[in-house]
Amino acid sequence: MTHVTNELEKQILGSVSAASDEAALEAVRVGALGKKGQVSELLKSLGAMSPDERKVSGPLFNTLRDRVTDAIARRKTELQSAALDARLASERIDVTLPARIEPQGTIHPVSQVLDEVTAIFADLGFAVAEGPDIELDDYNFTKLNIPTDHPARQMHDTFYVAKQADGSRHVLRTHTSPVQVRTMLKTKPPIRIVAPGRTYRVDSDATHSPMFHQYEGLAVDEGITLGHLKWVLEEFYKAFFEVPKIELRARPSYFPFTEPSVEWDLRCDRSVPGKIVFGTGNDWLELAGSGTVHPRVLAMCGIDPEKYTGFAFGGGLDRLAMLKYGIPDIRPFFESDLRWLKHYGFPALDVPTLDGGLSR
Ligand code: FA5
Repeated sequence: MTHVTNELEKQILGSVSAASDEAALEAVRVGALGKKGQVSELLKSLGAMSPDERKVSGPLFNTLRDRVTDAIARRKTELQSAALDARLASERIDVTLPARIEPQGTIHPVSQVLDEVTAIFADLGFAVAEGPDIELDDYNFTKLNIPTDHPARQMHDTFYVAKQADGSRHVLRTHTSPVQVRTMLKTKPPIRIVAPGRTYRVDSDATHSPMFHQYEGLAVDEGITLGHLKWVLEEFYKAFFEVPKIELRARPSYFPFTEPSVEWDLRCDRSVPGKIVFGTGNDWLELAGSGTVHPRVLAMCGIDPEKYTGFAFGGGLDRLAMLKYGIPDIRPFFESDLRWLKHYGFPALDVPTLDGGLSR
């Protein structure tokens, strides 16, 4: 009998080691330990044996069953861990591989131009400042030398927010100039900031949108003049339009918060339809409002106008994007049309820098 069980054990254990996957192993298990399996049949045969025979065969069969069961369990663990190793090897991601070549999204032209503007001003030593979209009437107007009932309030078609319990009023800021106020109230000169951001006016046509973007610049220190402003604007527009030479023309203007006030135009050539060349030609393009910070604004913001002077400037960011990238209409900027975004958008991973290139 020992001979029979030894032979059977050898044969079954051979099949167990030869099973190359869990399905094959299961077939071996059923063949040995299943209802009609070889080992099960042996165990069943004990019932028909005499007590003496059973005493000899019982332990042999039970030992055989235990060995086969153990061998199958061991092989199962081996196969499972081999299968896991194979999966881990095949599903491994090489994190050093370059990112996917075709990113799905694009950077909106306004975001692109905002990054370009801040990169250039950062290089000129200007810090980025921010203010809220919902602004105090006081900062949007009064502290900028536009008191209540001043006719200049009509220059901006303002979105007003409901009056607060204390009677004060908020507005959707009509320009980024209140960031000048916020900056001067909390920092002392020397001040050099650029403040790009969202602005709002009741206005809508091909070049005006109820929500648009402006960039604002402010420098306050001892001895600041309009000469400094002109140099800063020249450097800025040269870098922004990526041309070696530009020509700016100053025109007298009026803003309640600057005195004197100057509007800047850029020489350009628009003789070829649909094309603008900067720096040459006989056309002029309106770019920014500016001026010397009004002494009353300095005083209202806690800065001594006897000691300090400053310049401020501001213009439309969407307008810069339209000019630089040849976008004819402002309205689709905010319509989330994927075809428009694909056409005018910028690659998501190209961050504009002065040395790496602003636009590619
Ligand atoms: C101002 O808003 C002043 N705060 C600029 C300034 C700052 C002057 C600092 C002096 C010192 P103005 O109202 O002209 O100025 O607006 C500036 C620019 O914003 C415009 O030239 C135009 O490019 C842009 N802009 C104004 N309204 C809209 C609009 N509805 N949609 C798109 N762009 C607009």
